[in-house]
Amino acid sequence: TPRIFSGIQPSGGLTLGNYLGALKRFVSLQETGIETIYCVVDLHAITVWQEPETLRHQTREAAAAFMAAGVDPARSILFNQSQVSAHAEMAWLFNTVARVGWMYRMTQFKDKAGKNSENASLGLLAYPALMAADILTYHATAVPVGDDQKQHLELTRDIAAKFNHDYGSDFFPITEPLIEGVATRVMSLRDGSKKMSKSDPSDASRINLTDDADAIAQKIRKARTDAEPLPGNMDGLKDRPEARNLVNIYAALSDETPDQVLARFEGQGFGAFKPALAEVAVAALSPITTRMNQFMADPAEIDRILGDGANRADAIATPILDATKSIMGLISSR
Ligand code: AQP
Repeated sequence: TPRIFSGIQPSGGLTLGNYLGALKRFVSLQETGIETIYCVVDLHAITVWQEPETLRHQTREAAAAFMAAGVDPARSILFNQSQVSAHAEMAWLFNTVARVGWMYRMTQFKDKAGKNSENASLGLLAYPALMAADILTYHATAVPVGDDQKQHLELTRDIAAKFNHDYGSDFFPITEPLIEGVATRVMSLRDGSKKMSKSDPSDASRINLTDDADAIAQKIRKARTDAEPLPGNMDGLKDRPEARNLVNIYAALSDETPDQVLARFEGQGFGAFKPALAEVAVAALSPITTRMNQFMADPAEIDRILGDGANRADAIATPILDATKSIMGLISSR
């Protein structure tokens, strides 16, 4: 049976990239009626340093963002990862299946560890094994993610395949990545070669889901662009990454194709395009920001929802974890 799993790290406030690459799609998948499990992956977030009080706040804020975007905790399972201990246990089992060399090849590890990789946490290196655990502990068949997570998803498939091969079973499904749409990789507003990221030191590089209308308009006004007018279709933007990014964002927010957007703006400059984009962005995001603030006014209710989701997640995860242990020869006799 099909089952969707995906997660977002509470490693900062969520961005427009997280919204278009992840949240917006989580909601449309929920609407299809397929079982959807969504997780605030706090155990992933702590692979780099998080101030405990800030982490608690950001975890609630991420949960609020899921719900504000339209994830309904009655129809989807919504919880934070650390409350379901099967994730961490399964990750250990997968640490024994995955190879060290696979981990060193991950571009996210190289990017986040930087030059001094000996000083990165061991958890940052093992991150993809935990991600495989998140997905496979639910036997999830498909995972909606942005383009940046493609390599990690392939590693999840490798771990499932190696486990199945080593233990002569077909226990784990080979999960499909769902990387679709025009905004699978939203780029930084300051640098068209870098993805928009919640942990970018420059706040001007991203639109946060907590930004108000003025902040959104100002960031779009200051976004890096070139001086050329817009062409009539995307072929004309091949060598203009910043312009391409803004057009893709517009298209994703207004549910159009980039070519449809450009057909309307052909020949116009950014003086006309940017205010139009700001208007579309504010119209799409401000209702979400408002709802997030409403949820954040009652943190105890968010915690209750996460706890309820964790109980429901645990009921699926624990039998799969137990079966995995049994396949591996680990005795359970309690
Ligand atoms: N710029 C982006 N464009 C499209 N999708 C994106 N995602 C993230 N950034 C973009 C997607 O959002 C989901 C959650 O990502 P994550 O929280 O697990 O971590 P990440 O991919 O590392 O995102 P960030 O914002 O860059 O976080 P930090 O700065 O902490 O590393 C994923 O599906 C991701 O593809």
